[in-house]
Amino acid sequence: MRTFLDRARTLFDRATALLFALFLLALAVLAAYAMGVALDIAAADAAGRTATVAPHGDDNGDGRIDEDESGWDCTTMGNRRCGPAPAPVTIVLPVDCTGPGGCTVEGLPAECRNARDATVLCVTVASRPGGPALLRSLPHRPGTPAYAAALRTLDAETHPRY
Ligand SMILES: [Ca+2]
Repeated sequence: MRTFLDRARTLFDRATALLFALFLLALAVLAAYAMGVALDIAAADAAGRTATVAPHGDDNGDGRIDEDESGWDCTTMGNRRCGPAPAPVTIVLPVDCTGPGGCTVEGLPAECRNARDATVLCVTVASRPGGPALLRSLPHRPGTPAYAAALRTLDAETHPRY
């Protein structure tokens, strides 16, 4: 005849076995979840949802911005000592004064018509990347002192620094 103690021990053994089984089940669920996450990541890579993107200003696309690339800012990068600015580029536009109604300049950007004394600076800014759009965004009328001042600011902002 089983004593009360025997029955209690049997009950305790069953409860322990049940807890152990639940623990194993929880481990199996966790392992399956981790495997699923790993498979999702692998699938995402295989599907091309990840990509390596070169930083803006990395002209040769090697993954970093080196000195003399368009993204290089000598005031905040490297030894923070800026080298000499490149020599100014002289842009020669052919002027034709043979026709009636004054002179015409071949190749003069539309943004620089009527720039008067600031024509050379205007052409210089227009020759830089994004220059024509910047010139069109100026709120001042060409030929005015405010226009010339805005051109000087644009010249400084668009001038390459090395
Ligand atoms: Ca680079």
